[in-house]
Amino acid sequence: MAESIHSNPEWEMKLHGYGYDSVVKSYCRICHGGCGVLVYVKDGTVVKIEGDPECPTNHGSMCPKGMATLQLAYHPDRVLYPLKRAGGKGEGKWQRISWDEALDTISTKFKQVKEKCGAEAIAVGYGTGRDYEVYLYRFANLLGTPNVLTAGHQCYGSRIAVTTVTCGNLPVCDYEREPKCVVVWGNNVVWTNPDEYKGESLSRALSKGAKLIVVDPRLTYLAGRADVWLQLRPGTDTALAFGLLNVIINEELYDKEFVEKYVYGWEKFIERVREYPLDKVEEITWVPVEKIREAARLYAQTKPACIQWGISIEQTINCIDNNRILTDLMAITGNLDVPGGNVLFVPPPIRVASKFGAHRQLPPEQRKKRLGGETFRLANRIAVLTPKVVWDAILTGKPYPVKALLLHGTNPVITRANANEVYLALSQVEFMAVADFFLTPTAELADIVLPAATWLEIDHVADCWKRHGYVFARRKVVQIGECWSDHKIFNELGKRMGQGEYWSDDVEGDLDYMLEPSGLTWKQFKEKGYLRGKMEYRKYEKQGFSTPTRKVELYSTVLEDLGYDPLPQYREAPESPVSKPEMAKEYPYILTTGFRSPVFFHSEHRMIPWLREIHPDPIVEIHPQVAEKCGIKDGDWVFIESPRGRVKQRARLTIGIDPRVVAAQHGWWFPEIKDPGHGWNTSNINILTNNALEHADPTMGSNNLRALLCKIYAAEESEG
Ligand SMILES: Nc1nc2c(c(=O)[nH]1)N[C@H]1C(S)=C(S)[C@@H](COP(=O)(O)OP(=O)(O)OC[C@H]3O[C@@H](n4cnc5c(=O)[nH]c(N)nc54)[C@H](O)[C@@H]3O)O[C@H]1N2
Ligand SMILES: Nc1nc2c(c(=O)[nH]1)N[C@H]1C(S)=C(S)[C@@H](COP(=O)(O)OP(=O)(O)OC[C@H]3O[C@@H](n4cnc5c(=O)[nH]c(N)nc54)[C@H](O)[C@@H]3O)O[C@H]1N2
Ligand code: SF4
Ligand SMILES: [Mo]
Repeated sequence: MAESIHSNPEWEMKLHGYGYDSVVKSYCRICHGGCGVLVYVKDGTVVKIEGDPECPTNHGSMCPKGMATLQLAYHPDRVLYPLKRAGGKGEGKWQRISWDEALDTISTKFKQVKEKCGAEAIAVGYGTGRDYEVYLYRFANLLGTPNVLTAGHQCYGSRIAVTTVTCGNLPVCDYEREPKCVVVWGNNVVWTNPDEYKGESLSRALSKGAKLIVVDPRLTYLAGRADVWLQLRPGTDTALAFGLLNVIINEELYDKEFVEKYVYGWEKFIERVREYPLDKVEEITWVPVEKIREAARLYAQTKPACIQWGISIEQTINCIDNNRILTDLMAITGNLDVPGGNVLFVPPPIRVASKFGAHRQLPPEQRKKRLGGETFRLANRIAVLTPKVVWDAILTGKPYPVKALLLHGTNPVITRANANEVYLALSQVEFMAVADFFLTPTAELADIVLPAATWLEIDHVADCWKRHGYVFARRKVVQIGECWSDHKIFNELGKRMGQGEYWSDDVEGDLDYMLEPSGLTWKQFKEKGYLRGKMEYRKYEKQGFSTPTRKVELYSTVLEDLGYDPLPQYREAPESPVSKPEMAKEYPYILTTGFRSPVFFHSEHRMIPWLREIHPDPIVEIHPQVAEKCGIKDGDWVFIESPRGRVKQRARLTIGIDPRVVAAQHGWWFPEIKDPGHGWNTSNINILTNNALEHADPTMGSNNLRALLCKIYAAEESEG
């Protein structure tokens, strides 16, 4: 357990004044993490959590989800012991077992499957990035399976994969050096604090007078505050970026010296940009030419400027091209790796994914077997696959069967496209083990459920902010039930699978190994609290960019070698009024799914009273004109329907959305429904999304979640 910091007189006061026993400095990880916190303990129980004013990334601020950790950790429905299925699959009958029995059952099954069908018949999975994936990849590689299920095909993985081939690393906003203009592109960072960002940093930049451009089909808080708001048609971001590039190139607003010295493929790139003149861009995107000009001039002429990009650009068929065209914008305006621009931070010297995860341990003949690897070749390069290939392998046995799943921290029944297919596949897979906090609709289909520890219950080198150069010491404060960290689960299961030589005797040994290059042990590191890599700007002046040509590749030699278009291009969404005019007669609205709620994380937290009280029901945003036409009032339950099915959400009428667009939330199930399905298909928007491989981004297999077609209509009173 971590020791208290109450030797500090100021804390002494706080502790004794309020009757706490100790207070521990740690780092929250309800979302992707990164907020420094103070955890107050009384009689062995956490009784209060507050932001740590000394933390350099959040300066004491916290979001509602982090503050509600108490209600999550001590929730009466939390899984506190290993469970095994005691009835039929999905019947909701469970029996408590010991950790030994749980891990022996899983390892025995995995050995049988590996022996009979090969390690590739076992898929290991997680969901959004949670910084335990280093252990998961290590376990999977040593097991010999190339099939690791993640959300990376459509979240963040694409960003890493394509920025690496374009400019060597992921360029992130350098808020510390005060950008004078910020472009928030398909991102609601003040609500979502995703990956290496906290909305707080953007808010600070704006308070200091930075100009703001927002690209979003919805009138978010940031769009309302913007100097220029580009309200585009969902799914048309690449075309809009081509519009901005046109203005910047035609009006010679680009950084000529940078372009001359540091970009590759300029002439061919310009030719491609010219294929998208402004009037064509307006027609595709619905954004008026004048607005495009205004935004392009503001961005290119205000230095330094950075682009804060979000998930929406990745969850479309244009996933890769969106990511690289924004990188191209940063590069040609001279905003790459300069103070206050988009920079390539230097991580501290520790062993993370590629070293600790032991990528190289996966034998080449196994790597070749990665499902879908030959189709989604960029994803394959970073060991990511698109989930449908796993569901297909389970359901059809092709190209080879997947017989067993181990899922840590993911709820694919709710969070993956084509939920009906996901549900079927998980119901039919021969064996499944799930590590989670709760019996989610996914966990309910498992054979074994493992009780996972929350961030309050683990010691960990939290690398959630590594692309900002930070790693943090997350410290174990309490033990709850028999919950184990994911790390410990992989360590113990790995040993049972014959991987003993790669895992330390205990978790602390693994942390020491991870930290070794920094010269610190875990014990020393946790006293220090965090480490930061040494930042250097304009590294390219000395060493070029880390790409095959050492330049920013506007023309990508890597994508060309992989057999893709080396230049960005705009593709129309597979389902849109343009690509499917006939279908649009029956399904007239463009549906964008998954805009976040500030109080939930994906499918999580619906059981947390403080949070559910703020946001009791799923919400679909529609324009009042549409509502009137459909006889819908604000707050009514409505059906949203696509050719894949229909679900029910509550209408929120808003003029902040185009009448041709409907925006629905994802992540909904109802823990209060005690049936083991927990209403997984009532309001789950992924019943409507399509995971057909031909609708996915051809490089990453990203599913198109942000630009579909739908119809909406009032739900019957009795059905509400
Ligand atoms: N509270 C909370 N925080 C979260 C999460 C959560 O579920 N809840 N999820 C986490 C995860 S894994 C992720 S990936 C991040 C995502 O973080 P964000 O990128 O901020 O996520 P969203 O709110 O889904 O989308 C951002 C904006 O994109 C807009 N948008 C929709 N369609 C389009 C489009 O076609 N083009 C453009 N330009 N914009 C569009 C939406 O209106 C929305 O305002 O958040 C992380 N943080
Ligand atoms: N339609 C639509 N679907 C989407 C999106 C969208 O915008 N639209 N967004 C997508 C995106 S960007 C992402 S990243 C995915 C996210 O997909 P998931 O990662 O599957 O989403 P979560 O609901 O966060 O599921 C995480 C589960 O892990 C549990 N959990 C949390 N922390 C831990 C932990 O430390 N250990 C263990 N073992 N369990 C833990 C939680 O209780 C929860 O059940 O969803 C995607 N789904
Ligand atoms: S933003 Fe994330 S890390 Fe920060 S308090 Fe909220 S949930 Fe915790
Ligand atoms: Mo995500």
